[in-house]
Amino acid sequence: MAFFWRRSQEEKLAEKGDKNAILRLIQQGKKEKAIEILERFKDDPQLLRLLYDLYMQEGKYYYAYQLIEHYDKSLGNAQERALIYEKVGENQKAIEEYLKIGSFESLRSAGNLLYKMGNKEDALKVFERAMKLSPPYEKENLEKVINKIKQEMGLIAQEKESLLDKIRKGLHKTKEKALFGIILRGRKVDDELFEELEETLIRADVGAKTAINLVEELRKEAIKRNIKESDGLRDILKEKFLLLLSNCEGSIRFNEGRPNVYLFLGVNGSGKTTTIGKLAYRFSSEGKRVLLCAADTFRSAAVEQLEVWAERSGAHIVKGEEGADPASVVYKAMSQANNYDLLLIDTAGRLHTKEPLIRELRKIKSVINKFYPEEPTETLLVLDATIGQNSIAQAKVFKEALNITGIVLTKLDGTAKGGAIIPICQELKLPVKLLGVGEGIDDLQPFDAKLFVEELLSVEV
Ligand SMILES: Nc1nc2c(ncn2[C@@H]2O[C@H](COP(=O)(O)OP(=O)(O)OP(=O)(O)O)[C@@H](O)[C@H]2O)c(=O)[nH]1
Ligand SMILES: [Mg+2]
Repeated sequence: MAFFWRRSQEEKLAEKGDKNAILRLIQQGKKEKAIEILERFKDDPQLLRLLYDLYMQEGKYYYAYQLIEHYDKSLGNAQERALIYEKVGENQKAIEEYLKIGSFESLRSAGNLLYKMGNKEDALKVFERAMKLSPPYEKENLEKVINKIKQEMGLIAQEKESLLDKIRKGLHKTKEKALFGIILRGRKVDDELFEELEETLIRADVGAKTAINLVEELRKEAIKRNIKESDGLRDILKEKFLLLLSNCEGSIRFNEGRPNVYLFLGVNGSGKTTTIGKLAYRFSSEGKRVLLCAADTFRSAAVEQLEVWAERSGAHIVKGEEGADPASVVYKAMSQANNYDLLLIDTAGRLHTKEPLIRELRKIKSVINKFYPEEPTETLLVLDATIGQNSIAQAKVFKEALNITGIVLTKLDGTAKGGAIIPICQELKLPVKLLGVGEGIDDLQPFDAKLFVEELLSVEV
């Protein structure tokens, strides 16, 4: 009896605006009742604050907003006010509050709102401020956002995006299978994670030895740096990958003002002719005079295939009869070379036996040297990424024959073995100069190790 009496007394007190009695109502879970009472005492600053807190707890942002607007602009803290403004669609006010707070999170929220409102210029400024405060694991995503806006505003060339798009296309299949990005996100660092990571590395074809070593190093670093979440491993793995690829980057050499001869080698089907077509297109579009040499006389279709590429790229072509001595076709091309900036020589990839091919290639080289002792500027070995590490053995045969200056890794878009680039470059001790990422005329790009690793380990598939 006494209990009920007390309760009704309490409610009466609450009804009269007694703060303690209202607080007890709230403690008892009677929030609706408390709100109903507090609504009548909004002129009392203490009760107004209590009402505001209740609205926030209940997610009633619009009501909280009304209190701020009509009673007290300083209710709550800046973080809450920004959230309220955002929820009720007062974007400009939300942005002001977020900017006042100035933390990474709030700047990012302000940037997002500015972008949503179409104010890209200010969004960019704010995102760039956020970048300076960004924790390491957020940097990658923020950078993507910044680049996207810059491209939309025409501040950076579209090429940058298309380069990224192309590497994305090239690594799509590897990432679908390997999922580094997903493993390295929000997982606990434990034995299971390391085992999965090792399997993933092996699946991406980085080679068993490298996979085991990498995971071992990651384990040590995780202990040393006391890393408990897998996100923390991403940057370390990036560093390790980049270290492994540090001598693997190389760019195509080109000397202005004199003919440059590029000789292409590789087994049949590796992508020599296609790569020549793409390169011819690239150089022609830059205004260079390009001559193609169809020294693959093994197969009748080979010459026709190169002719198609010559037509598409606007290059000229020198060809011989089917079955002609390839060196004689090269001779013909070399005698015209000084009218051109670039001569691209396509060779046959047949490997019936090792000796004849090597002899033939050496003969071609000596013909080139009769005209220009310092050429070829580039002797490029074309390897098919779909066979992954297995291409290393065949590459060694070509390495014995000639002094190779770089690798072109083709069909990256068609394989999940993108990680093979690491053992290929390390074992052969040759730089990767170009990547083939599709059959299109524009699907060739320089190898940028940083971009490659960033994309390989990024979260999006
Ligand atoms: N998806 C994809 N396909 C490619 C790429 N490069 C070449 N190919 C395809 O691979 C096949 C073989 O390419 P070719 O350029 O004819 O190879 P090749 O080394 O000249 O071969 P041979 O002339 O027989 O010695 C063709 O169907 C090309 O379209 C690439 O980067 N991506
Ligand atoms: Mg060919």
